[in-house]
Amino acid sequence: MTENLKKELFRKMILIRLFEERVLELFSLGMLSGTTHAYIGQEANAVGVISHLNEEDTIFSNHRCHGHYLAKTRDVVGLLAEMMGKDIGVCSGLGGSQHICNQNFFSNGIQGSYMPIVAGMALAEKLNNTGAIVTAFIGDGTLGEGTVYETFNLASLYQVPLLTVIENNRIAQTTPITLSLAGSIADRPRAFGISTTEMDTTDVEVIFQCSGEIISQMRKDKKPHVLILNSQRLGPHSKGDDSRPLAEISEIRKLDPLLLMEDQLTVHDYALLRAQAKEIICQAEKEASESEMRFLEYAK
Ligand SMILES: Cc1ncc(C[n+]2csc(CCOP(=O)(O)OP(=O)(O)O)c2C)c(N)n1
Ligand SMILES: [Mg+2]
Repeated sequence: MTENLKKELFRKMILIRLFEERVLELFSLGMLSGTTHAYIGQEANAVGVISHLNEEDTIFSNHRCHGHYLAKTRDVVGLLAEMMGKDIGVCSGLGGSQHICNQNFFSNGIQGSYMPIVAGMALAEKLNNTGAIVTAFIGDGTLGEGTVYETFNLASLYQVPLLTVIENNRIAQTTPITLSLAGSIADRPRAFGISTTEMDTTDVEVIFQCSGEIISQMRKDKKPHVLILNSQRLGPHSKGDDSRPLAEISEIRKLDPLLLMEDQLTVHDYALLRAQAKEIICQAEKEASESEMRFLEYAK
């Protein structure tokens, strides 16, 4: 991997991290309403996978969608303004944190809701011979939804170019995976005959490399694939609602993808990347704050 590419990946990860940290601050200051689910700790997943996707490819995401959206678009103003309910928001302030729709990017807060839809979208890409692939991100908790298996079944039966990325942070809100999941995650898609890869790393370079191989293979054979990324949610589920013991958090902090990243940069480069991301977020916040509310009559 070239130094430039590596920096590009780091740049995106740090933008997502600082964005999410600021979003949590803005909520606590009462400057955002609705809800939010920070992507802190999982940045390497979005950046590693989405950096291989192009304009024609469709991405479907979930309640924890900011990292996926920023990895694809870097549209900090659009996302922040959306969460503020502003006209210049990516969905004119109507979608909020969880319901984004822009440039082949969609997100929905109802777990598993979009899985049958992504199978249909991938089938359309295949029938139209576009060469595009569809990627759906789901969490481990979503493996409790029957739609996931209906989707695996049809995706395999019709052999459609659907990449399902399961971000296994081992927890769903407050329920650890040990209380909700029988057997192994990888055995589930494999039972439907879907090629499945499982990765146990938070290193963006490794995720980038491996997902690149999977995606280029999918572009050739147009078959479904499931990528399981074992990772860590370092922040709360939503806002200030982390029920895990502090000891557990300090243990998983050692796997922070940004720590791995930091180790590979000079002090100067790290400070520069942080400062650049901070500036982008600062400017975006200013622009979003100063713009018009979507529903002025409710804002009074
Ligand atoms: C069908 C449905 N049931 C319950 C919820 C409430 N809910 C929102 S996020 C969440 C946990 C999701 O866990 P997981 O899929 O592991 O994703 P993570 O939050 O860990 O990223 C729950 C239960 C929901 N959004 N949709
Ligand atoms: Mg989870």
